[in-house]
Amino acid sequence: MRFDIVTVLPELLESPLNHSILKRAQERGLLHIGVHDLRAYGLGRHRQVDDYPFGGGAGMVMRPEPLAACIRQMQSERTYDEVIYLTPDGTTLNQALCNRLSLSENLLLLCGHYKGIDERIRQKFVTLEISIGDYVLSGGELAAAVLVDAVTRLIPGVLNDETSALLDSFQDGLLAPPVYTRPAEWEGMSVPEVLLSGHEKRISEWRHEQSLERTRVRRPDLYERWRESEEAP
Ligand code: 6GU
Repeated sequence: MRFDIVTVLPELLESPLNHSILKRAQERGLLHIGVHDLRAYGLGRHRQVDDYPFGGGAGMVMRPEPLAACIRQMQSERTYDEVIYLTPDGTTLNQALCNRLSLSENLLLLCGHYKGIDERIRQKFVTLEISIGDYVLSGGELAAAVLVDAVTRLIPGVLNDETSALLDSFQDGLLAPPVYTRPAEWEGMSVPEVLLSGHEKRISEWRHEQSLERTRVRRPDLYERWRESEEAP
Protein backbone atom coordinates (compact mmCIF):
# COMPACT_ATOMS: atom_id res chain seq x y z
CA MET A 1 0.00 0.00 0.00
CA ARG A 2 1.19 3.49 -0.79
CA PHE A 3 0.46 6.90 0.76
CA ASP A 4 1.51 10.15 -0.89
CA ILE A 5 1.24 13.11 1.46
CA VAL A 6 1.24 16.72 0.27
CA THR A 7 2.31 19.24 2.91
CA VAL A 8 4.00 22.58 3.52
CA LEU A 9 5.67 21.08 6.62
CA PRO A 10 7.34 17.80 5.59
CA GLU A 11 9.57 17.85 8.70
CA LEU A 12 6.47 17.50 10.89
CA LEU A 13 5.75 14.10 9.30
CA GLU A 14 9.23 12.61 9.33
CA SER A 15 9.47 11.33 12.90
CA PRO A 16 5.96 9.89 13.40
CA LEU A 17 6.14 7.96 10.12
CA ASN A 18 9.61 6.49 10.61
CA HIS A 19 9.47 4.60 13.89
CA SER A 20 8.17 1.37 15.30
CA ILE A 21 5.46 -0.39 13.27
CA LEU A 22 5.42 2.12 10.41
CA LYS A 23 9.19 1.87 10.07
CA ARG A 24 9.11 -1.91 10.00
CA ALA A 25 6.23 -1.98 7.49
CA GLN A 26 8.29 0.20 5.14
CA GLU A 27 11.41 -1.94 5.61
CA ARG A 28 9.36 -5.02 4.75
CA GLY A 29 8.05 -3.38 1.57
CA LEU A 30 4.42 -3.53 2.77
CA LEU A 31 4.14 0.25 3.01
CA HIS A 32 5.50 3.10 0.91
CA ILE A 33 5.17 6.71 1.98
CA GLY A 34 6.01 9.66 -0.26
CA VAL A 35 6.12 13.05 1.47
CA HIS A 36 5.87 15.93 -1.00
CA ASP A 37 6.76 19.52 -0.16
CA LEU A 38 4.09 21.74 -1.67
CA ARG A 39 6.61 24.59 -1.65
CA ALA A 40 8.29 22.94 -4.66
CA TYR A 41 5.13 23.84 -6.63
CA GLY A 42 4.89 27.36 -5.15
CA LEU A 43 4.45 30.50 -7.26
CA GLY A 44 7.15 32.95 -8.21
CA ARG A 45 10.51 33.67 -6.71
CA HIS A 46 9.17 33.20 -3.19
CA ARG A 47 7.46 29.90 -3.99
CA GLN A 48 4.22 31.31 -2.62
CA VAL A 49 1.57 28.76 -1.62
CA ASP A 50 -0.99 30.90 0.25
CA ASP A 51 -2.77 34.23 -0.06
CA TYR A 52 -5.34 36.51 1.61
CA PRO A 53 -8.97 35.30 1.66
CA PHE A 54 -11.39 36.99 -0.75
CA GLY A 55 -14.03 38.78 1.27
CA GLY A 56 -11.56 39.55 4.05
CA GLY A 57 -11.06 37.98 7.45
CA ALA A 58 -8.13 36.67 9.42
CA GLY A 59 -5.68 34.03 8.26
CA MET A 60 -4.41 32.85 4.91
CA VAL A 61 -5.85 30.38 2.40
CA MET A 62 -3.84 27.92 0.35
CA ARG A 63 -3.89 28.92 -3.32
CA PRO A 64 -5.26 26.47 -5.87
CA GLU A 65 -2.44 26.52 -8.47
CA PRO A 66 0.38 24.89 -6.42
CA LEU A 67 -2.00 22.24 -5.07
CA ALA A 68 -3.38 21.50 -8.54
CA ALA A 69 0.11 21.24 -10.04
CA CYS A 70 1.22 18.89 -7.29
CA ILE A 71 -1.92 16.70 -7.43
CA ARG A 72 -1.69 16.46 -11.24
CA GLN A 73 1.96 15.45 -10.99
CA MET A 74 1.02 12.70 -8.49
CA GLN A 75 -1.91 11.54 -10.63
CA SER A 76 0.33 11.30 -13.70
CA GLU A 77 2.48 8.77 -11.82
CA ARG A 78 -0.25 6.54 -10.36
CA THR A 79 -3.99 6.07 -9.94
CA TYR A 80 -5.36 6.91 -6.51
CA ASP A 81 -8.24 5.10 -4.82
CA GLU A 82 -9.03 8.32 -2.97
CA VAL A 83 -7.77 11.89 -2.82
CA ILE A 84 -8.25 12.70 0.87
CA TYR A 85 -8.31 16.19 2.37
CA LEU A 86 -7.65 16.22 6.12
CA THR A 87 -9.98 18.84 7.57
CA PRO A 88 -11.95 19.39 10.81
CA ASP A 89 -15.17 19.65 8.73
CA GLY A 90 -14.69 16.19 7.19
CA THR A 91 -16.37 12.95 8.25
CA THR A 92 -14.95 11.66 11.53
CA LEU A 93 -12.40 8.87 11.19
CA ASN A 94 -13.39 5.59 12.84
CA GLN A 95 -12.29 1.96 12.70
CA ALA A 96 -14.79 1.05 9.97
CA LEU A 97 -13.37 3.75 7.68
CA CYS A 98 -9.81 2.62 8.51
CA ASN A 99 -10.75 -0.94 7.54
CA ARG A 100 -12.17 0.29 4.24
CA LEU A 101 -9.11 2.44 3.47
CA SER A 102 -6.74 -0.44 4.27
CA LEU A 103 -8.02 -2.20 1.13
CA SER A 104 -6.66 0.64 -1.05
CA GLU A 105 -3.63 0.47 -3.33
CA ASN A 106 -2.75 4.20 -3.38
CA LEU A 107 -4.04 7.07 -1.26
CA LEU A 108 -3.23 10.75 -1.78
CA LEU A 109 -3.45 12.85 1.40
CA LEU A 110 -3.65 16.64 1.34
CA CYS A 111 -2.71 18.51 4.49
CA GLY A 112 -4.30 21.90 4.89
CA HIS A 113 -2.74 24.80 6.75
CA TYR A 114 -3.67 28.34 7.67
CA LYS A 115 -7.43 28.75 7.13
CA GLY A 116 -7.55 25.79 4.77
CA ILE A 117 -7.38 25.24 1.02
CA ASP A 118 -9.26 27.05 -1.73
CA GLU A 119 -12.73 25.48 -2.04
CA ARG A 120 -12.25 24.83 -5.77
CA ILE A 121 -9.52 22.27 -5.06
CA ARG A 122 -11.98 20.37 -2.92
CA GLN A 123 -14.56 20.44 -5.69
CA LYS A 124 -12.17 19.46 -8.47
CA PHE A 125 -9.90 16.84 -6.90
CA VAL A 126 -10.91 15.73 -3.42
CA THR A 127 -12.94 12.50 -3.17
CA LEU A 128 -13.01 12.11 0.62
CA GLU A 129 -12.73 14.60 3.50
CA ILE A 130 -11.65 13.28 6.88
CA SER A 131 -11.44 14.76 10.40
CA ILE A 132 -9.82 12.87 13.27
CA GLY A 133 -12.14 14.31 15.93
CA ASP A 134 -14.01 17.34 17.18
CA TYR A 135 -11.11 19.61 18.09
CA VAL A 136 -8.91 21.90 16.01
CA LEU A 137 -5.31 21.12 15.04
CA SER A 138 -2.90 23.65 13.57
CA GLY A 139 -2.72 21.70 10.33
CA GLY A 140 -3.54 18.39 8.69
CA GLU A 141 -0.09 16.80 9.19
CA LEU A 142 -0.68 15.21 12.60
CA ALA A 143 -4.09 14.02 11.40
CA ALA A 144 -2.42 12.47 8.32
CA ALA A 145 0.07 10.68 10.59
CA VAL A 146 -2.82 9.33 12.69
CA LEU A 147 -4.61 8.09 9.57
CA VAL A 148 -1.49 6.41 8.15
CA ASP A 149 -0.80 4.67 11.47
CA ALA A 150 -4.37 3.46 12.02
CA VAL A 151 -4.69 2.17 8.43
CA THR A 152 -1.22 0.61 8.15
CA ARG A 153 -1.69 -1.67 11.15
CA LEU A 154 -4.60 -3.28 9.28
CA ILE A 155 -2.49 -4.29 6.27
CA PRO A 156 -1.90 -8.07 6.38
CA GLY A 157 1.66 -8.87 7.49
CA VAL A 158 2.30 -5.53 9.17
CA LEU A 159 1.69 -6.71 12.72
CA ASN A 160 3.83 -9.55 14.02
CA ASP A 161 0.93 -11.49 15.44
CA GLU A 162 -1.71 -11.49 12.72
CA THR A 163 -4.50 -11.87 15.24
CA SER A 164 -3.53 -8.89 17.35
CA ALA A 165 -5.26 -6.26 15.20
CA LEU A 166 -8.43 -8.32 15.63
CA LEU A 167 -8.16 -7.88 19.40
CA ASP A 168 -7.78 -4.09 19.23
CA SER A 169 -10.43 -1.92 20.80
CA PHE A 170 -13.17 -1.17 18.24
CA GLN A 171 -12.24 -3.95 15.83
CA ASP A 172 -15.32 -5.92 16.90
CA GLY A 173 -17.17 -2.79 18.01
CA LEU A 174 -16.16 -3.25 21.67
CA LEU A 175 -13.40 -1.81 23.85
CA ALA A 176 -10.44 -4.10 24.62
CA PRO A 177 -10.33 -5.99 27.94
CA PRO A 178 -7.78 -5.19 30.68
CA VAL A 179 -4.31 -6.73 30.28
CA TYR A 180 -1.69 -7.83 32.82
CA THR A 181 1.93 -8.97 32.79
CA ARG A 182 4.45 -10.13 35.42
CA PRO A 183 4.66 -10.02 38.36
CA ALA A 184 1.46 -11.90 39.26
CA GLU A 185 1.53 -10.09 42.64
CA TRP A 186 2.49 -6.40 42.71
CA GLU A 187 2.17 -3.99 45.67
CA GLY A 188 -0.63 -6.05 47.13
CA MET A 189 -2.52 -6.21 43.82
CA SER A 190 -2.95 -9.55 42.09
CA VAL A 191 -3.70 -10.59 38.54
CA PRO A 192 -7.18 -12.12 38.09
CA GLU A 193 -6.91 -15.84 38.86
CA VAL A 194 -8.46 -16.95 35.57
CA LEU A 195 -5.56 -15.48 33.53
CA LEU A 196 -3.11 -17.72 35.43
CA SER A 197 -5.28 -20.83 35.00
CA GLY A 198 -4.11 -21.83 31.53
CA HIS A 199 -7.76 -22.59 30.76
CA GLU A 200 -8.11 -21.09 27.26
CA LYS A 201 -11.88 -21.22 27.00
CA ARG A 202 -12.43 -19.64 30.42
CA ILE A 203 -9.85 -16.96 29.61
CA SER A 204 -11.51 -15.95 26.36
CA GLU A 205 -14.94 -15.92 28.07
CA TRP A 206 -13.54 -13.70 30.84
CA ARG A 207 -12.00 -11.32 28.30
CA HIS A 208 -15.26 -11.07 26.40
CA GLU A 209 -17.21 -10.31 29.60
CA GLN A 210 -14.67 -7.65 30.56
CA SER A 211 -14.91 -6.11 27.08
CA LEU A 212 -18.69 -5.96 27.33
CA GLU A 213 -18.68 -4.47 30.82
CA ARG A 214 -16.00 -1.90 29.99
CA THR A 215 -17.88 -0.85 26.86
CA ARG A 216 -21.23 -0.65 28.69
CA VAL A 217 -19.79 1.61 31.40
CA ARG A 218 -17.42 3.78 29.33
CA ARG A 219 -19.11 3.92 25.94
CA PRO A 220 -22.84 3.27 26.21
CA ASP A 221 -23.18 4.48 22.60
CA LEU A 222 -20.87 1.71 21.32
CA TYR A 223 -22.51 -0.82 23.63
CA GLU A 224 -25.99 -0.16 22.22
CA ARG A 225 -24.72 -0.42 18.66
CA TRP A 226 -22.97 -3.70 19.49
CA ARG A 227 -26.15 -5.14 21.04
CA GLU A 228 -28.18 -4.16 18.00
CA SER A 229 -25.66 -5.82 15.67
CA GLU A 230 -25.69 -8.99 17.83
CA GLU A 231 -29.44 -9.42 17.72
CA ALA A 232 -29.63 -8.81 13.95
CA PRO A 233 -30.44 -12.08 12.12
CL1 6GU B 1 -7.94 16.52 9.76
N1 6GU B 1 -7.24 18.94 10.54
C1 6GU B 1 -7.23 19.94 11.44
N2 6GU B 1 -6.59 21.07 11.12
N3 6GU B 1 -7.81 19.87 12.62
C2 6GU B 1 -8.42 18.73 12.91
C3 6GU B 1 -8.49 17.65 12.04
C4 6GU B 1 -7.88 17.79 10.83
N4 6GU B 1 -9.18 16.66 12.62
C5 6GU B 1 -9.53 17.12 13.81
N5 6GU B 1 -9.08 18.36 14.00
